[in-house]
Amino acid sequence: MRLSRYFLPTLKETPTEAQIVSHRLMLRAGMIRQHAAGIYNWLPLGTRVLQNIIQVVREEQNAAGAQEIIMPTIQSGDLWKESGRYDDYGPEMLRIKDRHERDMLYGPTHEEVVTDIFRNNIKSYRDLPKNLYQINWKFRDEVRPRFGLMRGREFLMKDAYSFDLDYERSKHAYNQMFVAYLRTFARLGLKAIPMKADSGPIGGDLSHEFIVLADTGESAVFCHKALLEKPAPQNVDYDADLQPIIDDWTSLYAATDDKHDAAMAEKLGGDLVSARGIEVGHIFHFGKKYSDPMKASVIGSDGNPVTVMMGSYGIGVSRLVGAIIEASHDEHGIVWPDSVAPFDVGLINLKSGDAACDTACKQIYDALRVKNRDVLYDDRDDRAGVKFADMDLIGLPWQVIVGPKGVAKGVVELKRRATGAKEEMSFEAAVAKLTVL
Ligand code: 5CA
Repeated sequence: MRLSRYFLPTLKETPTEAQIVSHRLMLRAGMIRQHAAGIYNWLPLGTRVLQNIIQVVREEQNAAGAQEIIMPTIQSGDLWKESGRYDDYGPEMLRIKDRHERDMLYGPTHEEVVTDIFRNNIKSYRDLPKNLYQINWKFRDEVRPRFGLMRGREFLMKDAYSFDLDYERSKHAYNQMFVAYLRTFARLGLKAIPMKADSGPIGGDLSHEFIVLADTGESAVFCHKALLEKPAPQNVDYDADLQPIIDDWTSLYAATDDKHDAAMAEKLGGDLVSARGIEVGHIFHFGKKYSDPMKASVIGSDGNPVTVMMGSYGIGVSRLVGAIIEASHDEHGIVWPDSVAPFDVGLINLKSGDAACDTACKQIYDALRVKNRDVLYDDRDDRAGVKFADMDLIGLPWQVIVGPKGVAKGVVELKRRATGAKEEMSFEAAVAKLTVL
């Protein structure tokens, strides 16, 4: 993509309305623009990052055996009256009346809709287990939407829902999602720590939040420092017993503020990390909370109906964009992890219009494109300083810097955004290095 044609409205000034660094950088890097309080437009650069995160989330959900569906954003209120949540949910639910005066709502979550799909279509114990997920927009009319995408009113969530015959099997479904979450956040370049949680309006008796440590996090958190070093599980067989992995992760101390145990903190001494955190995922096991009132059952092996056991599993996909920036930036801008970067390489032409520089850039651009690298080519007729600043701001992992002096010698500069390390090399060597990433 040529930057001269790309819609990338970067800002030099720091927007005053943004209180935290991720919100400021997303506005400055031309990723998002506010439409109304807590509601955002996603511009091309932001959209690319969001799509990359979606892809990682999707791959890990599929690997864990979940199946993707799409449910409506506008729901019928009738299902919520059946589950009992229509009155309970409160003013966070955006209620709408259609032209026939029917109660509708913009979904804040989808337990009712998915339970309705299940009960209408799945009849036998032989069809279990099932785990259905979607990646879709939610609306919660938060009193104080703030921090950009962190606490929006409209936000993108991955929400999965599991259905099983008994507690043991539904605990296995919960464990599958637990492990998938560890893997997902690690692939996104994040250290997310599972912490025992309350289940709030979703309900249930077993629940974990996944929390990324960042100074701007909304909640205070405490954990054993060994959790920060723990690598995510590799080569997982999701059919095998996953309980040992869960036990391994939950045996080390980790707690949100409300559950923090002072005596425990004392015992851990220097091993205790106290920090602030951002909740990027939340999983719930709630048994029959919805399947009971909504009569979601299957015929068991003995011919009698069995009410199914359920869990639900959320990831804040749009919030993750902010959380990744909070965890990975410097004074010059964003530093994208390779897995979510909007482009792999930024190609900077220091003298657009100069025949030798233009030819060298075109050659490098084409060579990288052939190798399937996404390249953003800064071909603008602008000062070098502006180009360097913009490229650092938008945080692509690699920069190839092409200037007249280097081109005369047949070399370019390759810069790693994360470290700032620069290396001079031939065009071919630069292309080769960027191809084997
Ligand atoms: N139905 C369950 C799980 S599918 C559920 O709704 N869980 S939740 O309420 O915990 O939300 C799941 C995730 O969505 C949270 O962990 C958080 O990362 C994200 N999230 C929740 N509210 C917001 C919000 N207002 N803005 C951005 N992300 C949010």
